[in-house]
Amino acid sequence: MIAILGAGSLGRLWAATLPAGQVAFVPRPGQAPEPARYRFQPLVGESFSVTVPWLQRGQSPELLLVTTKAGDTLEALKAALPSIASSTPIVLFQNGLGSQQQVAATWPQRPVLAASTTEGANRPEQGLTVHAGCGATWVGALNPTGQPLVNRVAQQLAESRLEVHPEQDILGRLWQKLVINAGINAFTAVLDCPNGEILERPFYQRWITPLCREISHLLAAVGQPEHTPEALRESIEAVARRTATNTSSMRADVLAGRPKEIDFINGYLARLGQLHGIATPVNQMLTERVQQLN
Ligand code: NAD
Ligand code: KPL
Repeated sequence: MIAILGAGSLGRLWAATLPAGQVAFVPRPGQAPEPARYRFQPLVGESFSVTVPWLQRGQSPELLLVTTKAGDTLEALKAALPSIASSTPIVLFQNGLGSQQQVAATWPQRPVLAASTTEGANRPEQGLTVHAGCGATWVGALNPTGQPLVNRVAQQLAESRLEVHPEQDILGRLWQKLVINAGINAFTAVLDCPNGEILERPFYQRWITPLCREISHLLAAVGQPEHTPEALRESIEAVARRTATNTSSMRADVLAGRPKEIDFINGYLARLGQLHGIATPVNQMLTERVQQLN
């Protein structure tokens, strides 16, 4: 049995694609025991209905996927973990950085892994989950207890028939995604435009190079492969062009009034700057601008 904590878009994508009957959502304390029912629209083919039971007391999952937003993850796990065996691997799917380290530091004895995924899922209407973008998922260990379990967990996730790879340097991969998200998401939210449009906007053009300078210094300070600000800008803009018509996850969260993950993207970089004595005024400014959005 694979348990999924966070029955939102990504959690429902995994629940719909992993073998039926082998998945359960982890309830919030006191949550109603009615199974979750929804329609699932795969990338190709007809939509189908999915029913996922809630994990029952005494049931012991062999794997726990955590698909809450970054800001909810620690509290969600504090409520869920007391009834889950300490040997069960925990796989964190959150975007950005900061929440993963909080979890690994809070439960150092538990096997903690992280996943970085470029799959896309959303819920355009009540009761419908759409697999909106075909991508891949990399999974790797965040602590030594998780290390021996990486291949097994990758195999379990691959039963979904989504593309899954074991990753020895998951932190590096999370950093690569963080850089892209830091250079696109906040701009799309502040400017309220699709990814590709930021490239033409004066606000983006004014701040992207100083932002990339900050990120370049931070990468060097934390021992990640070094990149010039120009190289960072190129990779950010390549993704913005490739996903030109996309609504970024941050803009979508703002538009839907959901919690935003800015504290784990540009906000994380700003906090890291403080820790390492590196000035990060652009990350700080973008964080505040997004926090102020309704
Ligand atoms: P979402 O808001 O759709 O889902 C989060 C779910 O967690 C919600 O259903 C919420 O009710 C639930 N939740 C919150 N607190 C909880 C608690 N204490 N106990 C149980 N459930 C709780 O978000 P999402 O789009 O599924 O994204 C989840 C994470 O995955 C985010 O960090 C996001 O950045 C990352 N991610 C999402 C996608 C995607 O395509 N949706 C892709 C890559 C990464
Ligand atoms: O990951 C993304 C997000 O929206 O969070 C990008 C790469 C910006 C694609 O929309």
